[in-house]
Amino acid sequence: MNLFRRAAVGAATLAIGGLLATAAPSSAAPSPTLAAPDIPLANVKAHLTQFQSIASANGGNRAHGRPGYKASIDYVKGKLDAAGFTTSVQQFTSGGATGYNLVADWPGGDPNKVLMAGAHLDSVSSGPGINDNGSGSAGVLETALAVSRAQLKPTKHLRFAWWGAEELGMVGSRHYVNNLPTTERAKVSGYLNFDMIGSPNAGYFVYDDDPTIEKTFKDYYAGLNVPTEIETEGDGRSDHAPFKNVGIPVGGLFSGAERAKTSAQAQKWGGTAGQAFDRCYHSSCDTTSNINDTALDRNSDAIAHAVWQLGTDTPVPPGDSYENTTDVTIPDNGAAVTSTVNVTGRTGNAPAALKVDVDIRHTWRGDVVVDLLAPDGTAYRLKNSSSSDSADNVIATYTVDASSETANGAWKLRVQDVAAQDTGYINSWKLTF
Ligand code: DTR
Ligand code: CA
Ligand code: ZN
Ligand code: ZN
Repeated sequence: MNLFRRAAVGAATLAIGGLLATAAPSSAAPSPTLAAPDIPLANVKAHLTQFQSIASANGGNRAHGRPGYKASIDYVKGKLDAAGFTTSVQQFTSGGATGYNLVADWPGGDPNKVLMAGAHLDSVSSGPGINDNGSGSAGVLETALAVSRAQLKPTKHLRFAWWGAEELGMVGSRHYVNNLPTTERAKVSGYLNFDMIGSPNAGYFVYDDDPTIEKTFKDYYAGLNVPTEIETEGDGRSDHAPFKNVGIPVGGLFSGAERAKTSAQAQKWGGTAGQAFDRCYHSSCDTTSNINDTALDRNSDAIAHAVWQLGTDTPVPPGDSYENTTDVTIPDNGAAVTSTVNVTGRTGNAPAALKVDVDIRHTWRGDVVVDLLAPDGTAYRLKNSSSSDSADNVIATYTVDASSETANGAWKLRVQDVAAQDTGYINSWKLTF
């Protein structure tokens, strides 16, 4: 008997952080995870035009301590106040000048689960800073305005932020995190950072700090057939760093700065090999003409996708899921291990779309082979090994046609590391009928 069936593996979708859905706040049932709306590029560019005008009217820049920065804060705040956000301006001092963070809360959602998205609003003093970082500021602003237009009711509480004095060393975001009480920090389920998302010779880089957030962005770009790379130069170089330093999951997008695009990157992304992703980085030519519309549009849409997806936990109907959260070490290049969930109290067979949420922490996940074993021993392949998949962790949701299997019984997740070096463990897995 063919004990080995290829699972009808649906596209791996996201287990949002491996978190079980919490009870919806009594005030309002959460809207289901809806697809985010398209973020109109024209709207994002209109904000850039405003930032350009502000710089032109204020000495050519929007730098910390200069009038152009406060004018930028006032512009963004005005848009958010008109859209129904609860805004606050946090002051701090740096280099003898007053700096400002703008924080905008979208009313509603679980106050104990806060999803944040942010961008630094300041430029360097040498130019208007339209790509660095008007682009991130405008993409986050337009996403917030889209939340308002949709009157979104996410499970989580949404908070957006525009930071001051990033160019002086993430001063504004560090001030915010350092002054956030520990109890408030614990409520922040994730911080998404967007610093330079419209570089003229664009690359598509995804932060690889938190696997769940990373997967959210990578899934989005996979849906566009746009290859992405892990962002490798940014550790500590933007406003996600203060959040990461206190243990808050972070992620984000980046289109490149002073480094030159390689020919391999030009092959997959277009643009010019041997040329910097942004030749006007920190220069006076970082104006509205220093923007790649396609990159700005795609990245703005990706921000909205992440806010919509990570902002709403998909409720799992109680009683339909069976989970094992006991860690099981996977021997390096060794024998397979299993983790069992005992399904009882059900009638008939398993469904044609049996949901398998997997959370395996393992460096170089290409080493790992994953199967679902039905109670009668039939194996369904969920994930093959790969000599090229060097990314970490398997946090994914698979769909298996298990309609020929009885529902009740001992279901097992079988995991084997089939290549030397790199190790890991089964963190948890869950069956949902
Ligand atoms: N530090 C940012 C630019 C920057 C350079 N590398 C990265 C990587 C990830 C985010 C941002 C950056 C600035 O000049 O504002
Ligand atoms: Ca768009
Ligand atoms: Zn900069
Ligand atoms: Zn920047």
